[in-house]
Amino acid sequence: MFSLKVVVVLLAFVNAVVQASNQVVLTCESSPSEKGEQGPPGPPGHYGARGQKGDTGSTAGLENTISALEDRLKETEEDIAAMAKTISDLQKKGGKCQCMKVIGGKIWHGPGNGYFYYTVQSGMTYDEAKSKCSQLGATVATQAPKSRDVMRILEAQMSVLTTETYWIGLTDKAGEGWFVWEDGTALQSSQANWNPGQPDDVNNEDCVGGNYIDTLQWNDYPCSHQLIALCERKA
Ligand SMILES: [Ca+2]
Ligand SMILES: [Ca+2]
Repeated sequence: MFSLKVVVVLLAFVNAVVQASNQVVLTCESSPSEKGEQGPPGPPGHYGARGQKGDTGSTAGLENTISALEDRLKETEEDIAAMAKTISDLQKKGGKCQCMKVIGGKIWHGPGNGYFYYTVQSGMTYDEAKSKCSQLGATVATQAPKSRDVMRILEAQMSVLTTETYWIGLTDKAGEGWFVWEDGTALQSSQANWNPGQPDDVNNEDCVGGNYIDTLQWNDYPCSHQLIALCERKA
């Protein structure tokens, strides 16, 4: 058994230890050491886990799009082939394209077929058109209208051919339904560019106009009708 004296000594010792401990703590808080410089950033963390796979989409729409694109590509290839053939043919016929030429102070357009074109832009009968073109050393156009490809080039050069109706050098004056060009050659079926339903010879229509109702196609008109003139002459 501990005596009371021993207990008192022990309590005094414990109290001294606690007080010493408090003094140490107080000493640390009253004079904290200064912080060091911040260290460099740590290395980047690992990539996160791969996400879940998405739902499978429908491929029908994509296949339709691819099919449509293939169709358009095919059409474009065909157009390019046709244009290349036209250019090749024109080069064989007319040599290097000379697209514009000033003749008699007027600008004439050359689609590359060896002829030049000019429009007299006032309303006139077919015979008046022949006369007007003749005054310009030309005839009413016959060579270009024989070819849709050449006319496409000429229409790009002369926008009036897409907005006005103009006489071309083609009539069936010699015999109803027998159309002959001003150069004396007969109209070939491969050259014909009639608007559907034409020629209909309504009221004795024997002369031909291009770009009927803005279709770029032909209609037979009475020769007394008033159209502008598309004149054609050699270079
Ligand atoms: Ca007729
Ligand atoms: Ca007609």
